[in-house]
Formats: sequence, structure tokens, C-alpha cells
Amino acid sequence: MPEVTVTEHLLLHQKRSPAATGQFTTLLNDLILSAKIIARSVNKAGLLDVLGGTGEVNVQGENVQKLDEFANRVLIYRMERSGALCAMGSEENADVIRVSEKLTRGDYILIFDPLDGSSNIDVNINVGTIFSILRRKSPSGDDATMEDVLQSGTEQVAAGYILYGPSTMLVYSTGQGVHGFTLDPTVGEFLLSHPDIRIPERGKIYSVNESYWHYWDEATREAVGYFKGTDNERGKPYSLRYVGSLVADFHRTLLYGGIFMYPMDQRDPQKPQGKLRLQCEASPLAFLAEQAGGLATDGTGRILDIRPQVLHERVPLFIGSRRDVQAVTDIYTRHAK
Ligand code: P6P
Repeated sequence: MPEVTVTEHLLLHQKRSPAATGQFTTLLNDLILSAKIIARSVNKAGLLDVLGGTGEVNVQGENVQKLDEFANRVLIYRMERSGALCAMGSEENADVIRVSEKLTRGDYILIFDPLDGSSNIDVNINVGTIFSILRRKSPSGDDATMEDVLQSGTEQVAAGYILYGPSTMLVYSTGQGVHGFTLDPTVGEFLLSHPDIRIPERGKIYSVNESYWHYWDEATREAVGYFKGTDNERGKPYSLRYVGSLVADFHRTLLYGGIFMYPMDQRDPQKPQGKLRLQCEASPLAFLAEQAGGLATDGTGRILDIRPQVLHERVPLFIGSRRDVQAVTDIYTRHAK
């Protein structure tokens, strides 16, 4: 099969939506360049003294790793100059980043987690960049508004992730299926390796951090118990796999099927919540899951329907094979009655 680069694949997409302007292709190409720059450092992490933390703490209260900071800087610097954006939201930055009027501004908003799973960097476990692309609602040329940024997941025009692992992969969707590209470092191009990814109807793997069992409510314990027991569609227990790096756990779920769960927990009794961020984690992955024939809910409601009230809103997440996620939703719905 002749090699297809991301750019060729994008142009195919462009051909299919004449309304799309060149801005979108430029945006994705600059995102891909940023990914290659980040991949180069991630792959040399052990050698470039970029391991370990910076001693700072980010808006999420998490220790900032040097590679986190580096990835964030690369994305903000490059994407601000793409000419396609009017604003950005980064998991590492408390506030919205509005593109300066001194630079060429465009009609898109990019929301991203620059290096998700970074707590695993020092032990050489997969990490990833997750991105979500929205189109502004306010008039072109004006400063972006919070309404431009705080849009529900159904408004995304594209979403995806780059997984830095044994190979570097880009998985993305523009609403016409989910496609995977593997970086060929000898030519420096992402080449189509997984066309039109479809998530299996039901899987054999469940993925959750069970150490929070005592902080879960009854419905959550029953939902997780569904996969540990024999009273499920398989008639036997699912296997448990948990990397602790969302992009790695999701990528396996997308290809092999099954379910990834990060339920709400009461570790902070005053503020029971999910840990994962809606706009830079749950929503983009939910977009991909649905495009691949799967589902993504917060237990009862569709992730993509949730309209964020604040930039760093957190949600519980159940995502993966349609029948496995549906089993969880049925349990939560029954408990809600
Ligand atoms: P826990 C990494 O810090 C992250 O945000 C996701 O990549 C991952 O799925 C989750 O947190 C792991 O959280 O509580 O199981 O360590």
C-alpha cells in the first residue's frame, strides 16, 4: 500500500469539506510539527537531563515535570504563530491564552493537555498529548470570548492525541472516522498505519484504579464489580489493565475494546468529583470513541453533551466499547431511580 502521510490524508478531508479554509490544515500541520519536536525530547528523556520535576506545581496542584513544561512551551509558542487560532486552553495554564493581536489570529480554539501521564515519565512509561479543536462563535478578528472556549464536546471540529511510546502515534478524527498514523523517524513523517479504527462492540478488558474502592459510592462499586465478576455478558471476569497514563489506557481500549473508567470518588468528602478534565481529556477522547463506534459517559450522561462552566472542569469518565459502557450506564440509571 503506498505510504499516505497525514498531510495527504488531510487534503483528502479538505476535498470533502469545501467550506473548510486552509486555516484548518495549517493548524493541524503545526500541531504535527509540535508533536515531532516533543517526541524528539520524550524519546531522549533519559539522556537530556529533562527527567524529574521542576519543583513547581501547576494549576491542578500537580508537580510540573520538566518535559511537561517543555511540551507546554512548544505547543503555546508554535500554535500561537499558526495564524489559525484566536485562543488556547492548556491543562498547565490556569487561564485562557488569547492569541496576541500582534500575531495573525484565526477562527479556531485549541485546548490541550501537553503531556498527559507525565508522572510516568521517569519510569519510561507512555505519555501523550491530547488535543481538542473548536471553531469560534464570536466575529473573526475580535478577542476570543469565554463562550468561544467553553463549548460542549459536540461542537468539536477535530480531536486527537499523540502517544509517545515504543513508536510515536498520532490518532485523530475530523468527524469522518478515526485514523492512526505512525511516525517514521527515518523520514520524519506520520504515515497512515491504522485507517478507520473501529472499537469492538464489547471487550475483554476493564481499566480502573481500584485503590479508590473505599471512596466510591454503591453504584460505582456495582459498576466496577460487573467487570470483576461472572454476572456479565461474557459470563466470566474481564482482565484488568491499568497503566495510569490516560492516553495509553485509552489507546488500548480504542484498539482492543473494553472500558476505561475514572469514576467520581469521595477522597475529599466536601468535594466528591472525578479527576479527569472535561475539555482537554474526556471530551476529545469521547469524540474519538463515538467516531469509532464506542460510547463515553460520566456515568449517566453523554460526555459530549456536557457544556463546561469553567475551563478546568473535571468529570467522571466511562469510555470504550458500546456494550460495556452501556452496562455501566444501566447500573447508574437503576441506582438513580
Ligand atoms: P490515578 C495522569 O496523571 C492522569 O491525569 C491520567 O493520565 C491518568 O489516567 C490518571 O491521571 C491516573 O490517575 O489517580 O489513577 O493515579
